[in-house]
Amino acid sequence: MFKNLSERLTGIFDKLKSRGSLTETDVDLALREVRVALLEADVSLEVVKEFLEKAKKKAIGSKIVKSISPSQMVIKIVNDTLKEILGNKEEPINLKVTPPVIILMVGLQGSGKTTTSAKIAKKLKDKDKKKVLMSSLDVQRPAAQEQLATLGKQVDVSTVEIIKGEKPVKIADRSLEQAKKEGFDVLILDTAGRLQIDDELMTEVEDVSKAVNPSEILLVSDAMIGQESVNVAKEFNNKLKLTGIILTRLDGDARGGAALSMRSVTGCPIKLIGIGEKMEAIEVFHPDRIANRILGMGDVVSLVEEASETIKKEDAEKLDKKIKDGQFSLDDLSKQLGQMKKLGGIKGILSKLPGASKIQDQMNKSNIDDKVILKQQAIISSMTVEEKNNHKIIHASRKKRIASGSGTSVQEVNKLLKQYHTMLKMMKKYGNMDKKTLMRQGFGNMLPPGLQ
Ligand SMILES: Nc1nc2c(ncn2[C@@H]2O[C@H](COP(=O)(O)OP(=O)(O)OP(=O)(O)O)[C@@H](O)[C@H]2O)c(=O)[nH]1
Ligand SMILES: [Mg+2]
Repeated sequence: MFKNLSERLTGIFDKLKSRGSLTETDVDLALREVRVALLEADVSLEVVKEFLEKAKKKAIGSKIVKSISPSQMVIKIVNDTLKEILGNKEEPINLKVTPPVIILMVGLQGSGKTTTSAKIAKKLKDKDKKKVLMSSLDVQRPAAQEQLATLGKQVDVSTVEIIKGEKPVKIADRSLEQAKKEGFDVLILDTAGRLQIDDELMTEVEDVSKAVNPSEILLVSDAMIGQESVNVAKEFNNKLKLTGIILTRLDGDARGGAALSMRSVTGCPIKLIGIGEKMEAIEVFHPDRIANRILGMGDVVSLVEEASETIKKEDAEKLDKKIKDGQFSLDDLSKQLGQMKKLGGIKGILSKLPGASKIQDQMNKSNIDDKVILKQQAIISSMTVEEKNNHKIIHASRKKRIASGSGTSVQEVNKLLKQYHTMLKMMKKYGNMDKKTLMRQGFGNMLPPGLQ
């Protein structure tokens, strides 16, 4: 699985590595090759397009960090985009609903529904200590219900008694009744498969779904069938509102395109993967691990992450120095205000400070919100570079211009300048104070009176 794609991508990156520096054209060329590699891996065309758009945006937006090479940066970008396409984070089966949790398994014939039902049951029983009941609604294939019963015995999970001639909706109702009566935490409903999607099959599962209202409708899909599985997923999703996808046979040598396309095309998370015929051969789908497996570049990725961290540290040190030297400009102030916004705004920051509950009370009373920050940033951004670096030149006519440029008033500009001035004075006075306290007191100053 993913072997070819992995090899192709590694090849592309090897070529990049041998270059000293990287131009935009190089990046474009590399991404073009990535495109071919993805298409060859049977990733659907629309997903490839989306992938490239995302990667390009990231490439433009990312600043090249000194200590790493541009090719490493490209690897990191491709890795992050892969992760994003795959869904970023794990999505476990939702067990946080009123029991019994009802899981409906759907999919084409032979995709692995029955086997996966038993695998999930075993996992929920062993790992999550859940009391699980399974029921087969497959009245199409002879001995299908017996197959689930046998698997149930094998993994030591109860199955609902088979009554010959009973229709799927009826079996579902009876199973739910039993699950409730006997205090089961989870009910897994296995359904019949078809060679192709047909109306009869769809109506049957729709009826079951309406009857028992499952909290999970999981599409079991064979990773080996490639592109076609994406269309199947789309159709199932239109009719049934899937809550997740399970990809089976990821232990085979499929090209991997289905795995890469599924999430994007359906918007449904891939929750689990099947990696063999044994009852233990099921895993949570980890987008980052899969991305890593495809690229095989885990080292480079963590290297870039560390380097970016270092840059952040360097920025912080530069700011420290500016404060100590009394060089803290209005531009720096605006940047800090921006950071403040990122950290969750005034309320977010204040809530982390000691004694916050009292302040919060006051804040709620005085109706403060982050508009204060936005206004202050707007005022600063209406200043010229010269003004930002030297506030002393901001006299009456400039103030008027800044006020009208930022949609505020001269009084408000004055207020900001006064606050900034006090902040500067304080920074000079307490230049050697530890930075956190200083910033806290300095910013306290930016808040409206009553909260300082
Ligand atoms: N290698 C491998 N085989 C699997 C995996 N999942 C299921 N299988 C095998 O696929 C075959 C079909 O599995 P079933 O669970 O019967 O499939 P189904 O979807 O219930 O089939 P129908 O009920 O006929 O529609 C079985 O031989 C399973 O052992 C997997 O992840 N890897
Ligand atoms: Mg089956």
